Amino acid sequence: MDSSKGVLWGVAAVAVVALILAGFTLTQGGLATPTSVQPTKRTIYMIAAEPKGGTTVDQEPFPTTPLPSGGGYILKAPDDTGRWEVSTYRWDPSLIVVHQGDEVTLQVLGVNGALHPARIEGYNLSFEVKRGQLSTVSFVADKVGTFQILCSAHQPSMTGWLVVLPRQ
Ligand SMILES: [Cu+2]
Repeated sequence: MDSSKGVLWGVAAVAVVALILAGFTLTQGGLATPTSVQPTKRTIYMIAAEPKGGTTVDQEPFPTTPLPSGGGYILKAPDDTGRWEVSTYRWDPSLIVVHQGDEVTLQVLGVNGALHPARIEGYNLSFEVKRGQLSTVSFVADKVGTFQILCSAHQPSMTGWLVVLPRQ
């Protein structure tokens, strides 16, 4: 190999290392940027829902183990035709994750159930969700931690979680 080719290979090697380092730096910066720059406005669309299932006693026997009380679980005994049903009240989504300082708006649609008296513990926020109506809950996520989103009419299953992560 003559000396000019050796220099070219050396330059090429340095360039490759530089590109790898630049790429690594960009990736690290890219991951850190969304949470470190500015508090962000977050709108989260939720529903108050009641997933339901059912069958008939000739297919599956009616369960003999009762479900927890509190209104969140409903087990309907077999009717005249032998059909029985099970359902549960839920927030969907039930896990909300934001960063400290974010301006959060929950838009909660009542799909199932006439009324859901709800609150977010630790944030001193109360609201109601009615079937067919969109309830708006707006707040600044100024407290870091994990907070329950509770419907007092449908426990224990209608419990969601607000997770506020520290901003770095
Ligand atoms: Cu409810």
